[in-house]
Amino acid sequence: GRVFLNKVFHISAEKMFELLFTDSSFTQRFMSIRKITNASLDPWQREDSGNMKRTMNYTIAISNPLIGKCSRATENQTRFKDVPEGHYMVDAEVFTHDVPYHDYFYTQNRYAITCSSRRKCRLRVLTDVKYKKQPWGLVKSFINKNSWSGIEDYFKQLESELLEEEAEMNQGARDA
Ligand code: YK8
Repeated sequence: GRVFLNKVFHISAEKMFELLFTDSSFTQRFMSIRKITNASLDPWQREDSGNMKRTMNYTIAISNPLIGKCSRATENQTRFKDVPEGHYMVDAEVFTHDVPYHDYFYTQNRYAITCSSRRKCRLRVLTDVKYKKQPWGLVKSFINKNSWSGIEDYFKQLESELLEEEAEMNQGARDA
């Protein structure tokens, strides 16, 4: 896998979880920046294992002219229960439905939020491109190349939007 985001923010771990994994105004704003539309998300639901699950469906805009302007996608998220108090771990599997070769691969993003103090957390995202069936070598390198660049772009922007959110939050705290 690859790590595209690994950074300490002046945001508590609980707040970071809320920003990224609830229907927060941050999520809504970030989706509109990324031109993610038609988003529907199920609430978190507890499984027998004790882990929590939810599913999101949305349409993503694609800038690659070879592919088409958009694709529907499904994201299955699992929040693991066996983590130390104050830490969060979420696995997100992203399946696209309308891009070429979409039945061959999906993306797995593992988000770890660890608290480093009461007001700080580290957010780390580990990404892997997974194969459901083995494509021809050239196709595989094509999929990898397009996936890594799209994912890198996404997490760069997520990082910069989080930094902006952090600045606003801490500004508000100083004014208060
Ligand atoms: C989530 C990984 C691959 C996919 C895309 C596929 C091209 C295939 C080209 C053929 C378009 C929000 C990506 C980037 C779409 C966006 C996905 C996002 C960013 C010719 C081989 C959507 C995180 C995420 C994970 C995977 C990304 C796709 O929260 O290149």
